[in-house]
Amino acid sequence: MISKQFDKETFKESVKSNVRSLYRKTIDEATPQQIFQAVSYAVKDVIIDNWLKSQKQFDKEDPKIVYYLSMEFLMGRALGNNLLNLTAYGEVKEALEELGFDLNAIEDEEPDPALGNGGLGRLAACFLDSLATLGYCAYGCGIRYHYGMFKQEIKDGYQIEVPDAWLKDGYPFELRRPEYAKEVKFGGHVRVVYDPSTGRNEFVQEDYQSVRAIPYDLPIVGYNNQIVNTLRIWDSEAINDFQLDSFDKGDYRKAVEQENLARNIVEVLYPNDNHYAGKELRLKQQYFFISASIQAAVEKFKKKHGDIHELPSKVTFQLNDTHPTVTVAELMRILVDEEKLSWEDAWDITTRTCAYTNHTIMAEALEKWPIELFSRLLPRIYQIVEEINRRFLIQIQQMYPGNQEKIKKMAIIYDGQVKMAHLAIAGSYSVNGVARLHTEILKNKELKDFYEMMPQKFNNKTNGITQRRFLLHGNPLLADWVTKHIGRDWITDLSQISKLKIYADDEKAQQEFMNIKYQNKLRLAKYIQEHNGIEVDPRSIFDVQVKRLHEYKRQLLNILHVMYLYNKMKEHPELDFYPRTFIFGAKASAGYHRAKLIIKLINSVADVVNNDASIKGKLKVVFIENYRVSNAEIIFAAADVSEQISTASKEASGTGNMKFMLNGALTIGTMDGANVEIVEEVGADNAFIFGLSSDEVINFEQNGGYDPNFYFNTDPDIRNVLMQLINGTFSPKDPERFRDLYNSLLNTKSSDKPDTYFTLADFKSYAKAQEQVEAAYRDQRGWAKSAILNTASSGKFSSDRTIQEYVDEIWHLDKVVVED
Ligand code: F58
Repeated sequence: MISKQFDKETFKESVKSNVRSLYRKTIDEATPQQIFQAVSYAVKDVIIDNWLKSQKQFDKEDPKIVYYLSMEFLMGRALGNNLLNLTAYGEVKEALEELGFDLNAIEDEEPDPALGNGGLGRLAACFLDSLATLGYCAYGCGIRYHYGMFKQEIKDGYQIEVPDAWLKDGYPFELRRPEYAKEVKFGGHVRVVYDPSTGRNEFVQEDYQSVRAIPYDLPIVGYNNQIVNTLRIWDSEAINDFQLDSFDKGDYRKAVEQENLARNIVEVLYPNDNHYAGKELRLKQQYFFISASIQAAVEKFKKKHGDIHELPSKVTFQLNDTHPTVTVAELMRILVDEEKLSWEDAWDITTRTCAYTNHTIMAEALEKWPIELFSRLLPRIYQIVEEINRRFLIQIQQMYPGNQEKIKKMAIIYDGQVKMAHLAIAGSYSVNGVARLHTEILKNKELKDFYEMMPQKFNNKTNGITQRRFLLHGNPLLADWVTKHIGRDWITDLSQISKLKIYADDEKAQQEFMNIKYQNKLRLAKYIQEHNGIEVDPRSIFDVQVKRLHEYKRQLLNILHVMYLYNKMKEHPELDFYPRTFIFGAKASAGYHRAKLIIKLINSVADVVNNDASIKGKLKVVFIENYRVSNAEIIFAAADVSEQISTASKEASGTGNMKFMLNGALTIGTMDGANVEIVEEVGADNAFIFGLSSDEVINFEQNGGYDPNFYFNTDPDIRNVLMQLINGTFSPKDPERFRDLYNSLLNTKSSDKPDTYFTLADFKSYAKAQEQVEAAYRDQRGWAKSAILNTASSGKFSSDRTIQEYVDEIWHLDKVVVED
């Protein structure tokens, strides 16, 4: 038995007894969902022992704690992952088989807790896995959205959003902790009262509305180390339950309002990716979970430590993008108003406790709140931000006397708006980007003024992913193969995977590797058949682009290229095309019309291409509905080609690129985000790089000179493909359907700016790189070698490496060992 705490017979009994006590049924009568619940409760039982042990050990050793504050945690399913990290997967699988159940089928009963949009939320989930596995004490703090990321259905080629009621059957891994509830206040006004006994002004918030924040704890199981950390997500409840006598007191209206506030706050996740929605409810969500989390963290600290000045040596608040930036002001409020510290003392503590990660340079993602809204909703917090701003401007003036430009560019409050990134930078001791190129762009362009003023704060932490979910769980065949060749150490030390390099030229290893890829392609083909009703050829090249739908990620470039290939096949049936399956998966934000039109275009091209007998099935296009963590695991394992084709400089890092690489796919991509470091690790010979560099893109942006019409007028292939957007080739009933996409690429009528993603500038070099892909794939041995080298070179991209860098350079946490 590998697992220390696990006993098969006890486990079986526990499942049976759970079915009995939860549902008054025997296991033969229970539904699959009920079996999932019963199994999960049995697993939670095992976890709880370790959870208690870990908390005891933390109590004893009093290590420094990082609070990872994030609006999003895209966890994916917990059951399988928890079993793997408990090293009990095999035994539980056996136990369940003996009871007549298939663990994989039971895993499929779990809803995907989708409390995040995309890369940023999934990064937070990978980080929690690594923190627990490396033995650091960490809390994830977030929101218990009742509805996570919407479910995507495709109807007639269009995206339809369906609510995701992930809590409807109850979620077995969570633990409600009402004893740690906190009150969070909104609105009203601040009365200033002078206290002669202390000589200080006191700030009293009055006439406010408040909600009760109730924490739900989810266990984060470390790999084979008995450590269990906590993801704490906050739900909201009304403070005063509906009271009849409210009529008499005259505060009936307030009672109803407070109840509505509580009900609305955690209802739904905003489904935006790299786009800021300046909605009042969003700011309420931000302050809600931050106030509750910071109150709880300070309270926990004070239970153990007498002197609040020691906070920075015991706690770091890591801000996952600007969304949790009210932390800076909330901590100041607690230190000044409640702990009665001087402003200077409080500011010193705050700026040694907060640290900020930037995830984007896209202007439309920068959070700015109108003063009117911010001060109305958070009157005391606004006063504090004003004072932070006043002092920050003095500092700027001291450094750059008389320089009004600097004030204009760097002020926290300017032009009627509160700029959250500026507050985050001023209030943090560390500002990091998420890939080397991204951090350089922050330092030299986007945040140049801040970098010049405080260079010591800036640093890079290239993103990573957890190999435990994206190889060990998602690709068991390859995981076993890796273990057979180099042992199990890669599971907790991915740098070991470089030991596979010696097999890159080995014919037997190559065959085995390609055979595993083939098995995984069969698995995906089956999924596609079941979910899309499309038959794909597992011997064709699986060319995959899965990520959120956004113009800068350029799914449009990919599908335009498919159209170009299709035209070529029709024109030259005599040419020898290697069969290819282009696979897409992407959710578009509900209000992002152009992104939704791109989904429709992909599906329209798919309809035509997949049903054209004349091309003999050599080209297939598949749009996988409802791309999410659970099907991502199957998709990465089956990919031959990884599409990472964003406009250079726009993708801060990307993390899907790393998941593909780990699973042995070759990248076709631009020199953007972490692609740069991927190519550096694997070598340019084992990837297909094309397109404008980030310097060239930035030059176009600053100096102009991009003329899409040049490409349209001089390149007949491009012209042909573009004309097909408006001549009904893919929309015979409505030839005008894709006019907006045509305009967006060519700068005519509806858009007055040339395409800011420079799609046509990169089209030809992309097509050329795709020709190289095809040629390379024909050489099966050469391809196998490159694929093995991709897996073998992915060591750097483990989130364990990323987290160790955060620990060494930003957080300075202490490692904890849980003894038996
Ligand atoms: C992503 N950002 C970056 N934002 O685009 C990606 O390059 C990076 O790898 C990843 O973060 C992790 O660092 C991202 O996912 C969001 O989804 C935000 C959600 C809330 C609204 C604004 C965008």
